[in-house]
Amino acid sequence: MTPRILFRAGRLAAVAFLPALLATLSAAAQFSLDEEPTDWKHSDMIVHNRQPWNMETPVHLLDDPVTPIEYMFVRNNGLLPAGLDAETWTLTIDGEAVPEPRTYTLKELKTKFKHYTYQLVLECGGNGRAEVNPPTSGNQWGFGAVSCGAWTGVRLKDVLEDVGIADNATYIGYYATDRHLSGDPSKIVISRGVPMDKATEDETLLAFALNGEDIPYIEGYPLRLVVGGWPASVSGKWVERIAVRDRVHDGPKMEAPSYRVPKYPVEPGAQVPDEDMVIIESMPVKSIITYPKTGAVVRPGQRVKLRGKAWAGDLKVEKVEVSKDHGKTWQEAELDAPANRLAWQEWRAEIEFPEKGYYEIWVKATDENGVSQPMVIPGWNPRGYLNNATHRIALKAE
Ligand SMILES: Nc1nc2c(c(=O)[nH]1)N[C@H]1C(S)=C(S)[C@@H](COP(=O)(O)O)O[C@H]1N2
Ligand SMILES: [Mo]
Repeated sequence: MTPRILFRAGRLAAVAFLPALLATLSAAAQFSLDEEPTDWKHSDMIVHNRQPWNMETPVHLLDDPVTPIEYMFVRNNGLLPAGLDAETWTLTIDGEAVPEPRTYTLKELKTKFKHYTYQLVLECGGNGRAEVNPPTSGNQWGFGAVSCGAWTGVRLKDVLEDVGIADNATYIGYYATDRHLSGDPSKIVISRGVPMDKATEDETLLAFALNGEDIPYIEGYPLRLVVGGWPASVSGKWVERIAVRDRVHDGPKMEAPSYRVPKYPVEPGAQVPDEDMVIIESMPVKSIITYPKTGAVVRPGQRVKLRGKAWAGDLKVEKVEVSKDHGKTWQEAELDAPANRLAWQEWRAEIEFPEKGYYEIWVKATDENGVSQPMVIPGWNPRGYLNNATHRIALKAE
C-alpha cells in the first residue's frame, strides 16, 4: 500500500483500530500528525509549509481525469479551524444588498436546493511563482498548485434567489472559520469574493462533497464556496457567511497587492503603486504534461505516448501542441472536450525520437480566443502571479 501521511477528518477513531495502517503511517512519519488535525495526502506531495499547510502536487500525479483527494494541492493562509461540525453548521447570507439576512443550516441547504456536480479547476494565483525572476515572496510553487476535483453542492445563485437580493448587489465576499496565524481570534485570515456575474454562474457552488465524499477537513469541510477558473483564493473553505456587497468586496486579501497584478506592463523588479494593481479575474491558458514523468528513458525509434491537461480560466482550450525540438516545430495533440464548463481538458499525443540523446518535450495550449502560452515567464509582477509559461519535461532515448 502506498504510504499516506495524514488523517482524514472523522475517520480518526476507525484508523486507530487498524494496526497495519498505523504501521504504514509511522513509516511515513516524516510529516507529523502534530499541531493540527488534517487529512490524508499522498507522501509524495511536496510540503512547502506546515503552519500553515501548503502542499504541492508533483505534476505527474495530476494524471487522473478527476484529481483524487490525496493528490490535491493544499494552500492555507491560516490555521485550520478548530472544531467543525456538519450537524450544527450554518451559513448566513447578509451584506448591504441583502434586505433580510438569512441563516440556513447545512441540512436545509442540502434538502431545499437542487444538487449539482461539476469538475472544476482550482489553480492558485501563484502557481508557477518558482520560475519568476527576480523572485517574489510567497510559496514557491512549481506547476502543481492546481487541481480538478468533482465538487457537489447547491448553486449559490439558487440560494441568493431564495434569500432575495437587492438591485445594488455588486460583489459577494466569503467569511470562514479558519484561524489567523497570529493567534488573534478577532483577525480574519482571508475573505475574498467575485462580482455578481461570476457568483451567479451555474457552476458556482456551495459545495459539501468532493469526489463523491464529504469534503475533507483540509479542503473546506463541511461547506466550501467553489468558483472554477478564477484564482483558487476565491474558493473559500469552511464558509459560514457570504456577504452580498453593494461595492467591490473589501475583505482581507482583496486589497493590493494580494491577488492583484499591475494594470500596465512593468519591468522585472519594479515597485508598483497599490492604486495601479488590479484584481485578478479569469486565470490564463495553461497546460501540463502528466505522462511520462520527467526523467523517463525511452528507446530510440519507440513511439512515446504523451498525455496531460489543459485549461484556460473561464474559456475553453481550443488547441494543444507539443514540441520535441525546443519549440522549432510543433505537433498538434488530440484534445478532449471538457467534462463540463470550467473543467480541464485532457490531451494526448505520440512522439518518436529517432536518434538517441537528450530531449525536452514542451507543451503549449491555445484558448478559444487564440491566446496561447509564452515560452518564458510572461509579464513580471510584484507577487509573481499568473506565470503560465510552457511546462517542459526531459527524456532520454538510449
Ligand atoms: N477559508 C479559506 N479559504 C481558502 C484559503 C484559506 O486560506 N482560507 N486559501 C485559498 C487559496 S489561496 C487557495 S489557492 C485555495 C486552495 O484550495 P485547496 O487547499 O483545497 O487546494 O483555497 C482558497 N480558500
Ligand atoms: Mo492561492
